[in-house]
Amino acid sequence: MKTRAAVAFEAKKPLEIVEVDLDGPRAGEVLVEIMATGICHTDAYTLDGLDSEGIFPSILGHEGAGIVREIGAGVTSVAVGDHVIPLYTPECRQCKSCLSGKTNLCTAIRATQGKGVMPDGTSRFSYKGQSIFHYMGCSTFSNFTVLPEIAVAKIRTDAPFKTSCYIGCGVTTGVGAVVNTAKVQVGDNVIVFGLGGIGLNVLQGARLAGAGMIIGVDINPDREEWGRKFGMTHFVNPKDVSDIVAHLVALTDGGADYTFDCTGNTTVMRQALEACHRGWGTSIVIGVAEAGKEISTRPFQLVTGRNWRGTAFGGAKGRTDVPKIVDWYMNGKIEIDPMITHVLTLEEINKGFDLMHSGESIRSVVVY
Ligand code: NAD
Ligand code: AHE
Ligand code: ZN
Repeated sequence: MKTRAAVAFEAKKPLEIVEVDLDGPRAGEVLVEIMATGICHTDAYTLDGLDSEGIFPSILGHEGAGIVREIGAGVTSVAVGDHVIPLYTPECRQCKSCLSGKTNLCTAIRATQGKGVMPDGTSRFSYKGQSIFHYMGCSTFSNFTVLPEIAVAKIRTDAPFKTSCYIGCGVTTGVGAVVNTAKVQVGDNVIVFGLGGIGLNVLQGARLAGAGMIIGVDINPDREEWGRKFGMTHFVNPKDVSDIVAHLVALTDGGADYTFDCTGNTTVMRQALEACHRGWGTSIVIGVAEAGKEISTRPFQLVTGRNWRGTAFGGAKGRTDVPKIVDWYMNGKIEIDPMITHVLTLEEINKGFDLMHSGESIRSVVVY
């Protein structure tokens, strides 16, 4: 079939909206009509050539929601007409990682996903006879895409696509980092570095968990008002203080119980670790750093009981947890609508990247 897609032909070039060819689903795969997709900073990072796994030409996008239109042989867990959210972290329920009960990082198809192809090693997308790579196993910047059955979460049909697509990455990553990875407890002090599409969801996760001080840190002063809408109790702009770590340690009487990096900046990651409380504070890395960057700190920071951890997709097991997060949204336990600041057509998708880079948007969503 033919489908409209925004193709990343080269790094650092705007996406081009073209009609691509899409092969139908093979055994164990499903064809999904994407109804809406968010634009996450990770898409921008890959488009900017900063991803060590980035390959071109590819169809980016990993934060979508849509409808199953066709199923391949042997597919049993979803049916035509089901509403689904594509999962860049699938859940096969059979691999060592899924069976461990210790991680959400299913390994069933990770190797081929990172190479931009389906589990059988081939791509379903092509343009003028040339193969186009998939991205993060999702490629939601295409109106239709093909996904392995283990990489879709079936969701309730009354959830609007325009907002629930954000659960495909940003919402689950931020809220999940608090409730699944950190397991923040009532009264814990929390610091969130970077109040964008992910950081605001960490704030609302901290509010949900009953955290005590919920401190937001951002170099964009406009983010103070945004943070306060989602539970932030204190705001610090690093540009206004001489030593951000010393300032935060004093503010929290010795450091936070939990800190979260939502910037992808390795200098900030160090600050987040060092703003943790001596003896027990834990810093969670969410931000994705550009290829070649490394984190560092004095080992003494760890010797004296600070912990450094990371999280992908908020530690959520996609097929199991995503439908529950959709319920949380639909029942009013978490908010999404105010964070969708811009709704665009596919033709306007490059504007979404500009709005992110200029700090004007929280989340731009493309509606097909
Ligand atoms: P965003 O652009 O919406 O937000 C980033 C925020 O960080 C902005 O508000 C910006 O002003 C702020 N910021 C930038 N530099 C800063 C600094 N030095 N100090 C303080 N604040 C600073 O991006 P996003 O979509 O929220 O994504 C955030 C990061 O999370 C990205 O690196 C993205 O790739 C990553 N991410 C990771 C996962 C995961 O599963 N681990 C999932 C989604 C996104
Ligand atoms: N490809 C990069 C790493 C990118 C990365 O860490 N991705 C996160 C999700 S970001 C979503 O916006 C993730 O899920 N990581 C776990 C995984 O298996 O990719 C690189 O550095 O090579
Ligand atoms: Zn993302």
